[in-house]
Amino acid sequence: MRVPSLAALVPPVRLGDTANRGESELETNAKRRRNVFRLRDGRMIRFPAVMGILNVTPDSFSDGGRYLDPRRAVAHALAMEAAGAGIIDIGGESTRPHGACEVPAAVEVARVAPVLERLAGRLKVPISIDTRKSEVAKVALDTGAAIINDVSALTADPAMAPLAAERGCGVVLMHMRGGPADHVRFARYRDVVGEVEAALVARAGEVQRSGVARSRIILDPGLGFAKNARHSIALINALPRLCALGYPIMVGASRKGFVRATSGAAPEALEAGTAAISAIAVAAGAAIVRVHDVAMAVAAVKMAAVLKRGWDV
Ligand code: PMM
Repeated sequence: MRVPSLAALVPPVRLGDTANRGESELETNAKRRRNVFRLRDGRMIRFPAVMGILNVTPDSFSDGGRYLDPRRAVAHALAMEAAGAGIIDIGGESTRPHGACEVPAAVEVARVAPVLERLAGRLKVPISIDTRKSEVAKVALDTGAAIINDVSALTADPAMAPLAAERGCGVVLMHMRGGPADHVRFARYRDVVGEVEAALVARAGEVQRSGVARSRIILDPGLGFAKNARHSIALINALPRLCALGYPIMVGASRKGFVRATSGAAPEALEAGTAAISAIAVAAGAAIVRVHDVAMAVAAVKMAAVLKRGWDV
């Protein structure tokens, strides 16, 4: 039997005009939740999508050092695309919760630029650049990246939001408190879901006031970033509520501490735990899952999409 592609499992959604029809905000937001994300260059990302992680760093927590050689990095990006990734996320700075060292923009550029240059014209799926620095984002956008994935939600560098507005690129706004080096200290909430939701909505509003179109924004609750295991699990359970905001929601659970603590640290246990979250996240309405093992996530996401939609519909 032929295995269907991820895109084939997602029925098209017809979008009507939602303005002035006396609908509730929830109804309007539900219609805004398109199953495609249009990029400025005309390409489309079909949701649910798997984002494959390519860390060009010496010190990322799970794959640090493996893809510092640009040839290995390019081969891995192409392999992730072949395995069904809908986006490749390239990063040149580690955000590991303990011991991440911030690197100057020039170092980050020196890591990612050779990979981006070699991938230009070879990769069909869009590239996102995982950075908090406008200097790095600019180089990446100039070399063909279509999305800025910023764990600081474009707050770390004041030039980031204007750059995103000017280029019309997609942006991932991730929730975090503190910075990559010290966010662990800020994992304190009265109501983690309410506070993360409010912060994401506020930030999405600010970014739009800087000129970024609403349709270019993806939100991410930032699992593991200023979140302990309890917080991350609460946010996964709250995905239907976050998805109801009307923005595509991205979930990054891959191999993180709370998965390790739940499913076990052995590689296959970690991958199975990650795949379980990918399936649950998509079943709950998430648009993108960010993972290291693309083939596993694609299988899990396909399963979730079929269960959600039904076999014959
Ligand atoms: N996690 C990491 C890095 N970048 N970006 C987004 N939007 N969401 C995440 O959860 C996220 C991220 C850390 O994981 P890695 O070191 O394995 O890339």
